[in-house]
Amino acid sequence: MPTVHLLDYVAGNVRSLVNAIEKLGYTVEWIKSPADVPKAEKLILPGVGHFGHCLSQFAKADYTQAICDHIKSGKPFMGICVGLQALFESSEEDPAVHGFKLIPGKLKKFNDQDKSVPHIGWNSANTSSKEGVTNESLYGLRPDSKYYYVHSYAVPYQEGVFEKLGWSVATARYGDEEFVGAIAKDNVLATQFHPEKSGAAGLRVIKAFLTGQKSASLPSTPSAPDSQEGLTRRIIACLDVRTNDQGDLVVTKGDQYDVREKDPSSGNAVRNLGKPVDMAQKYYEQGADEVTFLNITSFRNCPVADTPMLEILRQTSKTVFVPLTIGGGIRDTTDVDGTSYSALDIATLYFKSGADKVSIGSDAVTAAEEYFQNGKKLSGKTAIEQISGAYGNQAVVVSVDPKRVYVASADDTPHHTIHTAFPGPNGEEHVWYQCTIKGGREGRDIDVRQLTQAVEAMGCGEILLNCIDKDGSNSGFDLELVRDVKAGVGVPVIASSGAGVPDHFGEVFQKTGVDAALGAGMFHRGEYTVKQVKDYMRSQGFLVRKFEE
Ligand code: 1PR
Repeated sequence: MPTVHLLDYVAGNVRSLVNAIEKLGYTVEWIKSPADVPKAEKLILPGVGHFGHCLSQFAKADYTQAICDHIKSGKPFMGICVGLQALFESSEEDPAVHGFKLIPGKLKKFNDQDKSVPHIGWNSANTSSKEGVTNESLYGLRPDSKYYYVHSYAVPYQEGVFEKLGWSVATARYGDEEFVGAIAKDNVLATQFHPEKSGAAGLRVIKAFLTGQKSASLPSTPSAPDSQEGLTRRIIACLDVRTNDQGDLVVTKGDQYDVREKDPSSGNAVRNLGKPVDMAQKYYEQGADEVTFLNITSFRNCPVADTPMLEILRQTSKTVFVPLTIGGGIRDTTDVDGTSYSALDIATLYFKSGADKVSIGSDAVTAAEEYFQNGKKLSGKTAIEQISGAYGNQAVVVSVDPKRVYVASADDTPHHTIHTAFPGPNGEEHVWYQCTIKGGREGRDIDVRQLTQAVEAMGCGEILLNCIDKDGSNSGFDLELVRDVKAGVGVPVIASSGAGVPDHFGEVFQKTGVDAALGAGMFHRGEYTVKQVKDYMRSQGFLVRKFEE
């Protein structure tokens, strides 16, 4: 089998890239030291996380010169995400650290005044308006395809500047900022997006690189709605996973977090809706933009011993080429044999098994409580700080499990309240959202506004906003909650809990400006497919990613 060399210098989900390459019929060999670099014919430099951290690692391990020599020798080179950023001069993210300086230009942080940062989701890599590549597909890139991006810094695009130096550029647009999505010249291809996480569209790009097919005619004229630039609305399928009474790991789904059958004749068994890996595959094929696994009883058992969850990720990442998030039990832990593991160790296990993001629930609440007790001082020791420090903010999601608490007047509680259009049982017109831990079993004296602001300060890159009152209700998302959280934070927010029909997705995007929306029960029970939700969204004028075979 033909071989491709990968440089594994930092942690992160390189497993998915290996899986993608192997699916295309290539074998991966690892570069373990600079002396291995000259042996490589085709070299891929993947990268996630922090520009300064990655580039310092290269320099410290003496990789910089070896990689530049490979590129200058004319042998094929592909950089992904930070692997693209490394080719430029420097980044605002860490101005003291230099890039390889092969392309002039500096990475700038996205303006977060008018949009969520990081930029997370599916966006274009469009060559159609650029000089020299009008009717050609550059390395398989198509104007009507979408690719998965996750980053806060980007190279601003200025028409003609890179082209004058012989580079071909594909761009994406986030808000009013146009930036470099992919760039290529001679033997070099670099993508800001993750092709290994971009479904069939991304695999096509990796294949074109591996086979040296730098350009080809576009197969058809793209349709106008699909080639519209900009970030699409993300639809996420969520799988709550736990062991049932027979000891099998199953996908389950609760009503207000109660996952047991109500019918006594069933022995109040844990609802079994299917097998996690099979269901993830099904949702991928229906066009889900991401898949999230939540290990919902992780607080009872030890995640380090919980190898089945790791195995689920390993299996899923072989066939599901969209981002995978794993939640449950991401915290400092002592294993059954007495060995201590930090939350970072546990997250590392998950990233190495194919996860792109970890989702932290209970531990984030405890960390936020301590943050306020310490006068809003960061300790540097929380799971969120440790994991985002090593893997970047975009790799850390905080999953919030709030419950409505009604009060007659906003003065009745020190917590942040909303004047609600849905009064409480005694006509109370105000509500605050109480954070809970242990899957909703324990309420804490901290509200969602406090929690989300604390975890954002710690470096969380995204909020997964559940709502216990709405969970499994099929009655639509809690729009008041989503709108309020969205107004309080700068990072992307995923609305969760309550989706029952496709229109609920349209409604939450329309009325709250949320970044992504998640469904579980309606998909698991077979009432609607992800594709039906996306078709509906498209019919209502929303920009969504079309599924490509
Ligand atoms: O606290 O870090 O160990 O993480 C535990 C994780 O498990 C948390 O993310 C928590 O939300 C989740 N969890 C714990 N117990 C339950 C339960 O259901 N008994 N599931 C649970 C939370 C909520 C959503 C659900 C949406 C959409 N599940 O993920 O998928 O509400 O449902 P719907 O569309 O059917 O309404 P830690």
